[in-house]
Amino acid sequence: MKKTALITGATSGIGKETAKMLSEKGFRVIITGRRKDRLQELCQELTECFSMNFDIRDKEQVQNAFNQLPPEWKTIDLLINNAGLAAGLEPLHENQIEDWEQMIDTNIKGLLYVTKIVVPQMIARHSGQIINVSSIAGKKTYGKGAVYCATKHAVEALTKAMRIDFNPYNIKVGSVSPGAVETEFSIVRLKDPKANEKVYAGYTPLYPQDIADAVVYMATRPPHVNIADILILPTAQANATVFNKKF
Ligand code: NDP
Ligand code: 8X3
Repeated sequence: MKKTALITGATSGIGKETAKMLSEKGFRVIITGRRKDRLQELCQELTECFSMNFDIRDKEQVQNAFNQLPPEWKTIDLLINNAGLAAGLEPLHENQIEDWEQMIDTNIKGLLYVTKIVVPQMIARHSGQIINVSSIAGKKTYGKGAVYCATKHAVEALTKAMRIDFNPYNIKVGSVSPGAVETEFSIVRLKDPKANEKVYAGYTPLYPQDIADAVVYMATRPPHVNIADILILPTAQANATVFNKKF
């Protein structure tokens, strides 16, 4: 019997690559995001795929989308809470409040909305796995990133707390915590389509495949093994702020 994985934020970057790699490994995949055209395009590439189009910040949209899941897609074995973003890179007192709200509503509240809907059927079956995409920013703080770091620290706390709450139900909970990965992340954060040319200049960053590879590893361990966290950095990155850049 094939397992079903739900990946939030699969229109781009880490989520998209994770959906592809899980599909190649034999998972049925449910992919989500706001950009419907991208979801449809990706689903056509994958063997068994269903797409759900919603803004994860809107709990009614999220609930409605799940209400419309066909019965054959309702049993979800693996939840990858990946949808997220950083908005802005300024000291706290210069941040836009709208950017704070977008990060908190997406990275924390959106993750919670989806988890609350998906987990009951895992609890009923005493089986399932949740992998939260955290960040080095969930382990260390850096200047100009206070609220993004706070949201990823929240993802770390939620991962640990979920592991306790879901422990009686045989549900694995873990996180993957990347350093710098070249995706649309910096384009979104800096609101600059050319951001990647600057942010990833002078060193080799991680690529979405590197993170997808770790997620697949976590998802394919034997039943008695739960990988609780994987911190992955580019070789050129020592911590949240130290990079070996060759200019
Ligand atoms: P991308 O910008 O490439 O992808 C982000 C994904 O999140 C998109 O599919 C986007 O879909 C989805 N998303 C964002 N906001 C919403 C929303 N309101 N509703 C639904 N979906 C949403 O970035 P990454 O792949 O890099 O980011 C994936 C995760 O990895 C994030 O949680 C990020 O914080 C984390 N991360 C990234 C790192 C990096 O350096 N790139 C490092 C560490 C962690 P759409 O816009 O279509 O809705
Ligand atoms: C994304 C990586 O270092 O920009 O989570 O916070 S970082």
